[in-house]
Amino acid sequence: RAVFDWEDPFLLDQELSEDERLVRDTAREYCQSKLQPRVVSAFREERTDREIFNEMGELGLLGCTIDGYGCAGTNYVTYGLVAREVERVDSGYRSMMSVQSSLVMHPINAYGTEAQRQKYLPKLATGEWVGCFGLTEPDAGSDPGGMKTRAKKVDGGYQVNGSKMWISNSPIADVFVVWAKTEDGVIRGFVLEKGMKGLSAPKIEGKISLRASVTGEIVMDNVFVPEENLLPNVSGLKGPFGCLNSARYGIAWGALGAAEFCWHAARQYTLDRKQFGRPLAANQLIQKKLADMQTEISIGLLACLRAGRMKDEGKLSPETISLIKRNSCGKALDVARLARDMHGGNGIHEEFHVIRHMVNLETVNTYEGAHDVHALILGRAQTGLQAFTGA
Ligand code: TGC
Ligand code: FAD
Repeated sequence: RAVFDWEDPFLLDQELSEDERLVRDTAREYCQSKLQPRVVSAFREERTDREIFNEMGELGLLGCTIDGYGCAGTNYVTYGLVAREVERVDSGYRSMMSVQSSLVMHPINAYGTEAQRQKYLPKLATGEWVGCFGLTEPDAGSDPGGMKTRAKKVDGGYQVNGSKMWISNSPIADVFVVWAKTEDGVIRGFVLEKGMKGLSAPKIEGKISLRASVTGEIVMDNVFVPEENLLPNVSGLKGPFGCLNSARYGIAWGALGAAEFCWHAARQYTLDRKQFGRPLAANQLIQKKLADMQTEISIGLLACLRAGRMKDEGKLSPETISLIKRNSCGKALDVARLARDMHGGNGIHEEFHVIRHMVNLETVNTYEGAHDVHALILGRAQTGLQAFTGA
C-alpha cells in the first residue's frame, strides 16, 4: 500500500525541481520568521511596514521572473510557490509583492524602453523604490475600457488628468504605472514618478480587509509626463491585461496558501478542543469539513502547478488563468469561512488568524477580476457569446 501524505495527497512536492524547492523553502523561512510575527499588529493598526519591500528585495523575491537588472530570473512555478508562502501569512503581503513584480516591473520590462528598464528595474528589485499600478477608477472597475483618465499630447510629452481608485501601494509609491486614454481613445501606459506636479495618492482609510497592505487613490491634476515616460511597446487593453495575466496566476497560488493555513489551523484546533467529552475532530461533521478542505486545496494546487508549467512553456491562455484565479479564490474563501466556524468563538479573535484570512480573501476574490467576471470570461470562451453587456 502506498503511503498517504495527508498534507500533500498528490505528492506535489516531488514534482518540483531542487531549485524550486530551495527558493520555496527560503521564502517559507522568511515568511514564518519575519512576516508572521508582525502581521497581527500590522493588521490591527492598519500599518504597512515599508521595509518589507527591502527585505523581499534582499531575498530576490521582487520581479523574480525577470532576467537581468538585478532580478533573480526564476521560472513562473517558483513565482507561484513564493506567492503561496507569502499569502500563507497574509494576502496583503502577497499583494505588496505581486503588484511590485507583476504589475509594475513586468510592464516596464515587457513594454518599456531599455532606458526605462535600466532606470526603474534595479531599484524596484531591491525594494529601494515601491511601485503601484493604476487601472481601476471610481466609475470603471470590472469594465476598465470605460476609464475616464486622459493623456493629452503636449509639447515634449503628455498632460494626464483623471483619478484611479483602490490602488495597492499608491500612498507609499515612488513609481506609478498608470493607464490612460490618449485623444484617439487608445489606452496607453505611462510611468509617473512621486513628486511630479499635480500627482497625489491619498490613502483610503477604513478598510476591514487587507489592512496590512496600504491602498489609495491616484489623483492626477494636469500632470506633465515627459515623452520618455510613455511605455512605447503596447497599446490597447491588452497592455494592462498582459500584466494581470501574471498577477492573477500568482494569486491563484497565493489564495491557496491562505487556505492551507486555515485548513491546518482548523485541523489542529479541532484535534485539541474537546466538547462532549471528546475532540471536536472526532465528529463526522468536522471530518467532512476537513476532507472538503483537503480535497479542494490539493486539487487546486495541482491545477496551479500545471498552469505554472504551461506558463513556463508559453502555453498558458488568459482563460485558463481565469479558471484557476476564480477557483482558488472562491475555494479559499469557502475554506476560510469554514475554518472560522470550526474555531467557534475563538475564530473571531486575531490570535487565531482565520478571520483575518477570511476578510482578506473577500478582497482577493474581488480584485484582479471579480469571481463572476471570470465566470463570464469562461462562459464567453466556451459559448462564443459575451454576457458582459447584454448587447
Ligand atoms: P475584451 O474585448 O475582452 O478585450 C479587449 C482587448 O484586450 C485583449 N485581452 C487580453 N490580452 C491579454 N491578456 C488578457 N487576459 C486579455 N483579455 C483581453 C483582447 O484580446 C482585446 O485585444 P484587441 O487587440 O482585440 O483589442 O475587453 P472587454 O472590455 O470586453 O473586457 C471585459 C473583461 C471583463 C474581460 C475585462 O474587462 C476584465 O477582465 N475585467 C476585470 C478588470 C480587472 O481585472 N481589473 C484588475 C485591476 S488591477 C488589480 O485589481 C490589482 S490588485 C493587485 C493586488 O493588490 O494584488
Ligand atoms: P464592480 O465592477 O462595480 O463590480 C461589482 C459587482 O458586480 C461584482 O460582484 C462583479 O462581479 C459584478 N459585476 C460587474 N460586472 C458584471 C457583469 N457584466 N455581469 C454580472 N456581474 C457583474 N485596481 C487597480 O487598478 N490596481 C490595484 O492595485 C488595485 N488594488 C486593489 C486593492 C484592493 C484592496 C481592492 C479592494 C481593489 C483593488 N483594485 C485595484 C481594484 C479591483 O480590481 C476592483 O475592485 C475590481 O476589479 C472590481 O471592480 P469594482 O470594485 O469597481 O466592482
